[in-house]
Amino acid sequence: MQKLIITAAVQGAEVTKQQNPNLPVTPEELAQSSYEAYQAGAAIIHLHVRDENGNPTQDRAVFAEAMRLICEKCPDVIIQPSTGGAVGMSWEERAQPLELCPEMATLTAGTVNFGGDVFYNPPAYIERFAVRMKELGIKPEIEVFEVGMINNALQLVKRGLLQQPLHFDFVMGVPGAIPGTIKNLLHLVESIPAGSTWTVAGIGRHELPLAAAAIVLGGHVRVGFEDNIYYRKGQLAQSNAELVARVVRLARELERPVATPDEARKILGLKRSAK
Ligand code: KMH
Ligand code: ZN
Repeated sequence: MQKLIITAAVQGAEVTKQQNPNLPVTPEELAQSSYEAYQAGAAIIHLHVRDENGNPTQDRAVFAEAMRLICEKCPDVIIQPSTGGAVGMSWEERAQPLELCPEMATLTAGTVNFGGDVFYNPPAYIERFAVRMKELGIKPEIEVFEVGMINNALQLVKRGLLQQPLHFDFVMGVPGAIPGTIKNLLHLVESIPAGSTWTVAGIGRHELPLAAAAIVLGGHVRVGFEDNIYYRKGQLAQSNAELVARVVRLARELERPVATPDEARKILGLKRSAK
C-alpha cells in the first residue's frame, strides 16, 4: 500500500468564525493553521481564501499572499488552491488561482445540489478548467460529489484534456449529494480506473469513519474545517492540526505510514514547480 497522504482543508468557503471561532480566515491565520496541520502530518493544504470582510473570494492577490505566507512557514508542503470557490461564482472568478501556477488545484467534475444551493459546473466549465490546468502543468484533483462525475472526467481523458493516472477526491455527505456511507465509498472506489489515486473528504460526522475506511482501503484522507468543525459530537475542533493528528494516530495504529510532501509528490506524479 502507498503511504497515506493527508490533506488539510483548512478553511473552505462556507464555514464561519461564528460556527467555530478557531477557523483561520486571514492569510496570516491560514499560514499559521497550515503550518500546524503540516507539522501534525498533512502533506497537502487545500486552500480557500476570504476577503477583508471574511467573505469567500477567489482574488488572485489574496491567494498569492496566503500562498507566500504558507510557503515561508512550510516550504515543502503542497498547496492546492480551490477552483470551486463558493457557489454562485463565475468561471473567470474561480479560475484566478490557476494563474499562480500551483502544483495542484481542484476540478469539480459536474453540477450538484449543495445544501439549499446549486454548485454549478456545466460541461463548458469543467472543460475550460481542464484545458487551463493542462496548459499550466497543474495536476487536477478531480472533485467527485456524485458518482456520475467520474464518467465526466473519463470523457475528458478520452479527449486528451485530462491525463491518467487521475487523482480523485470523493466529497461525501454534502446535503444534496452522495451520502457518506461506506457502501457508497466502495462503489466510488470500484468505479475509477485502475492506477488512479483517491482521497476522501467526509463532511461533518462522516469525516472520521470515512477516513478510517480510506486508511484500510489504500486511499488517502482529507480532513479540516472546510469539511468538519467538530472533533466529536458537541465538541468543536480546536484546530485543523487536531483533526490531522487524529488521522495520523489512526494510521499508526493501522500500520499505514504517513507520506511527507515529497513522498506525496511521488505518489501523485507531481513535478515540483516554483511557487
Ligand atoms: N465551496 C464549494 C462550493 C473546491 O474547493 O474545489 C466548492 C468547493 C470545491 O469547495
Ligand atoms: Zn474546497
